[in-house]
Amino acid sequence: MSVADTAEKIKNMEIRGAGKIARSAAGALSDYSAEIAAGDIQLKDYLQRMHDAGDILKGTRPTAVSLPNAVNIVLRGVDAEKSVADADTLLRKNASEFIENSKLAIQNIADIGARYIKDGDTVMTHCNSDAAISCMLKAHEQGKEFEVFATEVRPRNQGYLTIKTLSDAGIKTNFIVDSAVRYFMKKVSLVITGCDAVTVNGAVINKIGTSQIALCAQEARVPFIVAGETYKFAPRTVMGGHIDIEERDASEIMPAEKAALLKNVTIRNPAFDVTPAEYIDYIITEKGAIPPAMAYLVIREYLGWDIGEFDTIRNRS
Ligand code: RI2
Repeated sequence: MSVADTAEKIKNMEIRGAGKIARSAAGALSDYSAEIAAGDIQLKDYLQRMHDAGDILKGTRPTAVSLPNAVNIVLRGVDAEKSVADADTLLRKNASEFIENSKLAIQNIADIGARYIKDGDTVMTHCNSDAAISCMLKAHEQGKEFEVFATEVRPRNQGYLTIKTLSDAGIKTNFIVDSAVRYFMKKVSLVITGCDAVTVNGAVINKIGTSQIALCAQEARVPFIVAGETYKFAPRTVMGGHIDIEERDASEIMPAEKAALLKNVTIRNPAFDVTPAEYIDYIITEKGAIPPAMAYLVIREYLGWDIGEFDTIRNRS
């Protein structure tokens, strides 16, 4: 798919989920590289166009760190190549490795996460996370008997995708509105969510509503675990950078004609919130379950200092 089409689909959430947007950005950069490298192009122009394409993709949704991390991983080392052919080969190798590794990561997370689910458990989840759902599907495959409470996830209703997947797999699932979380928490033995970003202090940024679920879980002494690949950790936060919380269009909440009748109302639509580390028991990554306080080590060991998120100034003359 072209970079422009991919960017548009990520923006309008036809492609959504932190992992999927990262893989589709990697795929779009790979296709674009193959296309322009096949033409008559100078190395300098090739690099400029690839970085510009990366910037377009990074600019589509601001919160999920998987997206800039994926773009930076795909572009890693490309500026040092001496020919367009070599740069294109490296870029496409980076992209296919990233896509492959990110799929393998989900399988590892599933294996680890499934161990937290026991016979007789009631698991609550929020939004639609491949990483979190993979843990439930794996536990089900292993023959464990448990049921799930899944939230609706206003305003985009990603909860429907979750209950469809769980129901198709044969997992007994309860569908609840977002505001029913505390009411049902006393029946829940474990909460599992995904994540869009993890900061160096172990805070998790995930779909709006996650932090109040974590608060309810803590009040009820219910373990709260997060499933997330290492490329969702945010290197920029080591250097004092912040994660911007995306605020989406008000029309997702109320049709514009209806909103226009309300003269003194501002409709706010933040897509994500921040759950502090103290509400999180474990983050399940493909490298193992870590306490959130270990986020720095994940950034250092698995993303490396050369990922590019530290240094946005590109040195290409
Ligand atoms: P996976 C989603 O964001 C949700 O917040 C979900 O928890 C997170 O991405 C991770 O999803 P959105 O794109 O990568 O629905 O685990 O705004 O699939």
